[in-house]
Amino acid sequence: MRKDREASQEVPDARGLSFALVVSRFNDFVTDRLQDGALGALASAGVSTDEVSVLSVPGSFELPLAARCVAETKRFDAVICLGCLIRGATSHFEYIASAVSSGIIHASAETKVPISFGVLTTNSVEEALERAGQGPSNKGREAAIAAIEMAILLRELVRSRKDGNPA
Ligand code: DLZ
Repeated sequence: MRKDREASQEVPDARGLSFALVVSRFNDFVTDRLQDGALGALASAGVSTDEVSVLSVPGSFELPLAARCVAETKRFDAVICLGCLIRGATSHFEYIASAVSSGIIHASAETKVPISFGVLTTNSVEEALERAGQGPSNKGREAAIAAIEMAILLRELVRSRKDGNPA
């Protein structure tokens, strides 16, 4: 029987790490819920509220630039991008979705700061709300957990390099 990856997703211990959330205001009736999911995951991971900053941008299209600028400050161990693109309501849906996803991965690769992709791309409002509900399937929560995992991984790589371990 296939184990439900989402339901089994445990929150790693992220005490001592700091995170920035960059959240789109477009479709805020959804992105507010993604933000709640992400903040809940960070709290469960033991991250202090002093170590979390939330920045707001007009729409998902603005996420990559804001995330890159935040990452360049080097004040955060990871950045979490949250947005919601709804195909039915967005005539240039494909264009924005592709610009946002490639903008985020390039910002992350070029700054070497993990930036997670918590941007919903759905066919309808109903689908978006389903992915932003309370509980383990909230995609904001999933994006926060991915950011935590990557921040821990990079911290370990830096430590192992300092210890002379090539891994
Ligand atoms: C303009 C627009 C449209 C039509 N739809 C969405 C959407 O579904 N989700 C979203 O996050 N943003 C949308 N936007 C706004 C763009 O992301 C962007 O903010 C504007 O084009 C200004 O650059």
